[in-house]
Amino acid sequence: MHQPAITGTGVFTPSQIITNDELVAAFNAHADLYNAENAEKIAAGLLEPKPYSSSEFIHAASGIEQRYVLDKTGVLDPEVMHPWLRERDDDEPGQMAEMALEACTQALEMAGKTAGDVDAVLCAASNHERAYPAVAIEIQDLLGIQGFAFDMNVACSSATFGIQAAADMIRSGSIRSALVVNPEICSAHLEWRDRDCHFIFGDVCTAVLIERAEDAKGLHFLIKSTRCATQFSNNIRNNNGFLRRTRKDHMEDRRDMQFMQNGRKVFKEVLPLVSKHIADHMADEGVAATDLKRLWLHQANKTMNDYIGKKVLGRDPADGEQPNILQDYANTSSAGSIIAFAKYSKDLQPGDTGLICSFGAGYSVGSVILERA
Ligand code: CO8
Repeated sequence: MHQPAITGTGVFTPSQIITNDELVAAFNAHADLYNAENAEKIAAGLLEPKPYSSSEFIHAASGIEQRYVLDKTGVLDPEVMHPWLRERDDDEPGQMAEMALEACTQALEMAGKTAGDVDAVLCAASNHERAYPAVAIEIQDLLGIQGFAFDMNVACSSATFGIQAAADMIRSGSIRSALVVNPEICSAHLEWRDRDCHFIFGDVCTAVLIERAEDAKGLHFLIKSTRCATQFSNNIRNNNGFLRRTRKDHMEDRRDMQFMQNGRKVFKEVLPLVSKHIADHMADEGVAATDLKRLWLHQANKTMNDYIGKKVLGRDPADGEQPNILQDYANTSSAGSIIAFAKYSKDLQPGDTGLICSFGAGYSVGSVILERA
């Protein structure tokens, strides 16, 4: 068995930012339009008026202050309320592949490696922009990588499940290295017209290069152990899919074709699931809370992370022990914990242990125990 290690990380961050205040102003203008258009039905008691959103609620409920998006013009237009992304010719790089190229290039540069050193590409994300050919194969082609590539989707846990898949292949010897890349265009499947969730997500792309530890040239983290778990739940769901046009009315503008969640239930059900998952994983690997130097958690909600951090460490995490990036990026699905890892890991000392944990739709939970080499 070979020892896998994360040798490089990359984060592509879109250039456009939407602050909570901008988002709420657009949402409230949209609510005014909606209520005016439906005034008669609302007056007749046939329809509920759309209530306003508020920046104060968003910050208090989630900890989110802003989000990066590929396009803010459409999202902030009260008559549109979704991003506008340019249609591309089939022979030019797709939107996800373009984001992935920058993140992968950063990861390769950090590791001091080139495309020739990579054997596989796993594009692991919450949604893929087309059914086929796989986005991963397009990324492989654009980077000039030999070997193979495939797409994966485990919603918010796509990245950690991808890391486990790549690490297992490296352990067994079927490959020497892999790029696991997570282009998350959450803005395109978020329902920006629903105040319960319109503030939750942002766009980003992360990448990690995983190699045999013996091939590492610089700073790297040994992947000591990975653990994945799933448990079916409809509390986070999106009904869009290739059967859409086979069903009556499904081509209409339907709420269930975008992200839907029962946030309260998710909050209550996922917290014990994740706390137990991490505790069991650490116990089985002989890692005590006092051994953990850093927790890189999924970035959905600050209160959730505070709770999990306290549960895992048995005390309130000290400054920097459990870094959050959600205040700047919002929830970026599978990429969140990897952004936290990429930005807040280089100061760890050789021998230090840290843990990445993702959780979300499915439900799905993935944890990765790392040791700074
Ligand atoms: N402004 C003002 N008031 C609001 C707003 C708003 N924007 N939204 C809701 N309210 C109101 C509600 O109507 C409610 O009013 P009332 O009490 O009168 O009914 C009140 O505020 C409280 O609402 P909630 O109970 O919903 O508020 P919470 O405190 O529960 O906070 C959260 C809502 C932030 C959503 C919280 O429940 C949460 O974070 N839950 C966990 C969510 C989570 O982790 N989800 C994971 C999803 S990510 C994932 O799995 C990836 C999926 C794939 C990616 C999809 C990309 C698009």
